[in-house]
Amino acid sequence: MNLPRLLATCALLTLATASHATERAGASIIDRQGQTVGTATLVEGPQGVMIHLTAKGLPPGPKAIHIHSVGTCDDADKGFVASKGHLNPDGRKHGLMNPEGPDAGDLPNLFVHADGSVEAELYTPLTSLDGRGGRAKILDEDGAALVIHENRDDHATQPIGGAGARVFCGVIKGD
Ligand SMILES: [Cu+2]
Repeated sequence: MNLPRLLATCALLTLATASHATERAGASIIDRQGQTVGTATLVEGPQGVMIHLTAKGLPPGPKAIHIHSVGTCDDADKGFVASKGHLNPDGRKHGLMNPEGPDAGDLPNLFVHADGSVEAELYTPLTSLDGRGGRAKILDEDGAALVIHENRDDHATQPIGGAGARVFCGVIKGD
């Protein structure tokens, strides 16, 4: 393919992506001091979103991770409360194991190694980056954030499964 034709193809692909679908997104994860500790990538699948997360310097052990409903991590010093509650357009109860759940922001726990590192692949069939398939839209007008809590999520109790304080946060941004 010659260069002008390649550029034209790229321009068309860019146009198509901008006007229709979001296939990928990313999040830079910060701590309560505002320091970057890791990254997450989110990829749209046929029936849900695949999340790949790597981070270092976390306290070891199980940690809840959720998709919160507002895309801001600006209030690190206040504990990331500005990211609000979970992405939950259908008003479901919290908890992957709750009969009245789950809400759309629910995810399985992370398990951080003794050296503070974690790498995880998480899948949610409840969400979509751009809202396709009637799934909860992650990149809506006010965006969304990935939030990691200090404790494990018991996947049942309200409001957040006993997960405790919010200690890490990453604004989800479409590519
Ligand atoms: Cu949470």
